[in-house]
Amino acid sequence: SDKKTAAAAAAPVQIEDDRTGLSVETLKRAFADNLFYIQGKNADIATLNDYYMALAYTVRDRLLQRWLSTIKAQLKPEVKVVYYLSAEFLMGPHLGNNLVSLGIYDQVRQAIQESGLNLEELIAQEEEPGLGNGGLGRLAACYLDSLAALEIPAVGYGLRYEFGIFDQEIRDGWQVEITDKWLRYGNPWEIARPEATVEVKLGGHTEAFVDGAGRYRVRWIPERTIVGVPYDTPVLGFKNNAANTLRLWKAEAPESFDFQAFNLGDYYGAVNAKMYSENISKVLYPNDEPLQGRELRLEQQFFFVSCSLQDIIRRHLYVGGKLEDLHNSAAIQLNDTHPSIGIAELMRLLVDEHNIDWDTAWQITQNTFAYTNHTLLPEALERWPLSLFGSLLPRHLEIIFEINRRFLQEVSAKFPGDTGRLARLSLIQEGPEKFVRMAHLASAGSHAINGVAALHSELLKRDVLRDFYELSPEKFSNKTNGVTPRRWIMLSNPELAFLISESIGDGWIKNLGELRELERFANDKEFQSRWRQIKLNNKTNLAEYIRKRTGLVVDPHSLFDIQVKRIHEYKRQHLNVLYIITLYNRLKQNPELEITPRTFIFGGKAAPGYFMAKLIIKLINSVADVVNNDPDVGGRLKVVFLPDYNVTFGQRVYPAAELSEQISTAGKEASGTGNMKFSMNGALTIGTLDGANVEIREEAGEENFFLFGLTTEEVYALKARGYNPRDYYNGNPALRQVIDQLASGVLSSGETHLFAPLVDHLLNRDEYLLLADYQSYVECQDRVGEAYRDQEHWTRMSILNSARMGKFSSDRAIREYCEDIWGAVAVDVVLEEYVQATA
Ligand code: CR6
Repeated sequence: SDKKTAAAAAAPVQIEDDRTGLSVETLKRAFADNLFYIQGKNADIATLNDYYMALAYTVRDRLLQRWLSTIKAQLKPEVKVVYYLSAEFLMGPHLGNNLVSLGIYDQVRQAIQESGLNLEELIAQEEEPGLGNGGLGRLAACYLDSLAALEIPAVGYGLRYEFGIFDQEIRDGWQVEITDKWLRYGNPWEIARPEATVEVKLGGHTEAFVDGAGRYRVRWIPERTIVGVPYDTPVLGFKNNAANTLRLWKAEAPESFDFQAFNLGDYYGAVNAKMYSENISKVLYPNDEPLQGRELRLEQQFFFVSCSLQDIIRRHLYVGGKLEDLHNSAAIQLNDTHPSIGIAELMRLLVDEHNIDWDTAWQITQNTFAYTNHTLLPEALERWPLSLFGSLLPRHLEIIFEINRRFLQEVSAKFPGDTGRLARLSLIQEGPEKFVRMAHLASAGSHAINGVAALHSELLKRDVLRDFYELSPEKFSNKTNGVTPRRWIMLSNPELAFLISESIGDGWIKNLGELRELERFANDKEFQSRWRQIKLNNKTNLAEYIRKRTGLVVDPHSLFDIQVKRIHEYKRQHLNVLYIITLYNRLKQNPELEITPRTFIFGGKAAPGYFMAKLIIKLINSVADVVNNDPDVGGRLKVVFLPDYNVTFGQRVYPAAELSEQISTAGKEASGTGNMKFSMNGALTIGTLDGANVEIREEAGEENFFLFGLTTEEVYALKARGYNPRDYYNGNPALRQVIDQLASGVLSSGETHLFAPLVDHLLNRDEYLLLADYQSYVECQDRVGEAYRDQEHWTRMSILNSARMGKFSSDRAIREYCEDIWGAVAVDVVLEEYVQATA
């Protein structure tokens, strides 16, 4: 060791060693340094959070070189960049994921252990950035992961909400919403770039004028101006040199403007104006499949889109591009209609601010934008009242009228005299109250339109966007959703990842199709038993977590039957509950009955204003109270509602699941992505032919999938015939008993009125056809219970499910977007030498 010391003295530590070195020794020293110099603490007074922060900065140091090198490699005129515009990015905690991407999980674990701490505990300290509601926001996060993994130049643009999706607590069985203060202790993963601030105008009016060249122009005189400050988060590629950027905008007041122009001497008023401006990025609207549109929401949408487009144009001009060629260096993807105001905003920027003629501007716009639709629910299609829209965005309304005038002219040329079609296609919905139809704006202004699963894309062409399909069939394609195997297998299910890599090598992490090679182990007794043991370990971990969070004790040897997702009537959590009550009734009638012991686990948030969804949460908890405490049940059934379902909790749940509930009414779920995470981790699916379930079943094989329920066609036909839920109620004694129990109060401590709205809805309307699908669901669930008794066969099905889920990697999805829609290709990133600051 004398030699070592001498060697160290001879080669003095360089500054970059402590900031980039990856040996356990260097990591330990950097960690201790950051605790002292960044957190300002030493071991005597450091909290767990201080340790987390010190580690986060240690890891951040180690990704900056990749990030800056990537930016440099991409800042070239010939490079095409994908800009993913999304109101939501549900990233999940960064620390663990970045360790996986950098390939330093093991060294860091050891360094932390040798520092007397536990890595998993530090990872658990991170407040997850909950900047999304559910599938749509999480999809955006998986896509950023895959874009970086594939070295595709990309920027995610969105809003830096100060408060993300609310934290959920359950009190007396009801959901209570708590503000999500995720920024409370600071966010080590973001870097503010105030020098790249942009201005955004709102309100006011427009004026026509003739410019120096004699051209007719319009200028927008806004009522107020706000500024957007970008906050950047590097998004690492998996074990490569690429790190793309997630750029989120924070709204601020341009103080000078307010102080001088409006609030001379009125300090209070000036501060008030500042608060008003900052409101725009204050809070995420907590509606999945948005139900109501408020003015602030439109302000949010326009704000982040305008900031982003100005940023894109600035970058394009900076590398020497011409605006006429924007589509050669930029592919802008609209994640649903939330950013679709971008179509009108790009037209305004090009025509009004950059003096480009209308036809050229429209060409550029159409060639640059593409639109993904994420819903078939008619009530979720965004439309803005014309009055609201015009008062906030007067110039954009004019532009939309002009787009519409020209667009309808084209339609007339193609379908002469078809006035019905004109009305259906118009960007404006006529009537006593007029609306701007955002899906129409997005469709008209994009060169590509896609759905998110094969069935969904077909239904788009047939129903929701039928007229657009007939007008421009070449715009339409399908891009089935995918999820990243890095977060959803490697990080969340490390034991399974280890077994897989040991058996077939680790190529699957970048090329998920290779999982197919697991098929040859499906009948291997030894492999099966290791597979089962890993599942049991994951179930035991989840059971422990359930005990900590709820006090409930569940048996890890029971069948873990899980439904986690937003609470929504179309997702039919209450159909699941009808089966639980049915099983309960059977046991009450015959306590000796042999049944497969099951633990039903639910998780999910309800939109705060969605009464029926909140009542379903109360229902689950009421049924849990009855079932869990009845001695006749003898612990054979357990019902758990786990509060505050989020990405972090998802990482615990998917690896522990044996049965995945995907039971939406056929034709309602656009795709689903949880369904993919479950089966990758070896759960079997009980599901309808809806969304991506169809393709999951196709891949897994129908013998490895529990199918039930009406098909989309049958749903349409039944509704067309006139659906009467009472027919099913009257014709099915077991169903009648369950519904009567809901109405009678036996499940709600005698409160007969509690579930009346639910019963009333089911018996008189039942929009989502629970009663029609009840019998089929019950029979299918009974088959599941039977199948579980043959553990060998079950394990075989489980292995085959994982083995055949390669298609559902987000890498596959991103490759398809790149080839068919974006025309984007990988750019090699060469790591730049660390550059010392020079005077
Ligand atoms: N709620 C769909 O409902 C789909 C995701 C991502 C949704 C869901 O089936 O998997 O998008 N739609 O494509 C919207 O958010 C509008 C969702 O998450």
